[in-house]
Amino acid sequence: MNKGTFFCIDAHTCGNPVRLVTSGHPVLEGETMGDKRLHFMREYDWIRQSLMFEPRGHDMMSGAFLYPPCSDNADASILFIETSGCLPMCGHGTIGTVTAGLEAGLLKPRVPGKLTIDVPAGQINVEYAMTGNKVEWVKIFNVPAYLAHKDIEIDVPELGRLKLDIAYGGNFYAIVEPQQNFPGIDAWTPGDILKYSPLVREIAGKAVECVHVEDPKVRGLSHVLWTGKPQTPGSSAANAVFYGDKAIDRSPCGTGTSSRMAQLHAKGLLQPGEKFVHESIIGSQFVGTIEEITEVGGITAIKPSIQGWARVTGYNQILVDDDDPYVNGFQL
Ligand code: PYC
Repeated sequence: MNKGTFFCIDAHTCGNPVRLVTSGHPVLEGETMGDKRLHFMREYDWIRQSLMFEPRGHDMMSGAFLYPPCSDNADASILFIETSGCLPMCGHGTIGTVTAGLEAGLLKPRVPGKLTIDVPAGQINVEYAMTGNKVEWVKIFNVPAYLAHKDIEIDVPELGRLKLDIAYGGNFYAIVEPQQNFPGIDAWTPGDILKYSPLVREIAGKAVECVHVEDPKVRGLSHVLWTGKPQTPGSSAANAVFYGDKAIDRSPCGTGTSSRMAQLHAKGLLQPGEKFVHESIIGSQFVGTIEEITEVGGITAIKPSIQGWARVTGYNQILVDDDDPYVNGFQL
């Protein structure tokens, strides 16, 4: 039996895939995208698995559904679907979804060049530029980001002692800078990142509690951000973000860049208005800025912006049929 036919616009943001699903939206219960996300995860996770996992997707696949706005002041809502689950916020996913959605006429901004979007992590503002029917760039004004834990020391099998910070920028990130037992991502292979990241996430996630200071539903250390020397001219810093079971973000990672700017600001190393050009594992760049200093739950936080670009790569009609032994996909 055919469980669903999903029309998708496939795109990538600075190298990382974004599959915007344009049909087959389940009706989701709840007033906010946070509640709708929980309903989707309870009842419709098979859609995410079918469209993100092999053989229809792959380890890095990432996607989104556009929904009508939840708030009176918003233009639309986004539900993120990834191999790793349904992220509360995804920066590269937003840039790709906005690009594909605008170019296909699925997003209808009330004010040209600006959008307000409800996401599970809260509400974000977006600015963009178009030439003809092509979106040139998208800038996200993300949810507040803050340093949650500083100078945590953990022992990682085969690697030894590591010092790291944990920051929130839409997801929780363990941020590891070069030190005695970590030479920097420029001296590591992707295999090293895939080997050590799950250990760091598990050990650091047990060492400290990661719960959002204002929204206890947002919890858990999900991402590891490794830093190193940049290779692309103009970059301020380089990073490689690990998430899910096997994914290394090919983009510079929007929520990761937000977290890193919050960490650098808390250490006195980045000030509002300074440009922070963040480079990915493939050398692509986002431009980050601390727009303002704010406060969440009594903690100093930043209001970050991230600017990047996306390109549409194709149109896809995906069949999900019970006849297929891999109807819900698989992961190795
Ligand atoms: O851009 O925020 C991001 C992101 C999270 C995971 C992969 N990309």
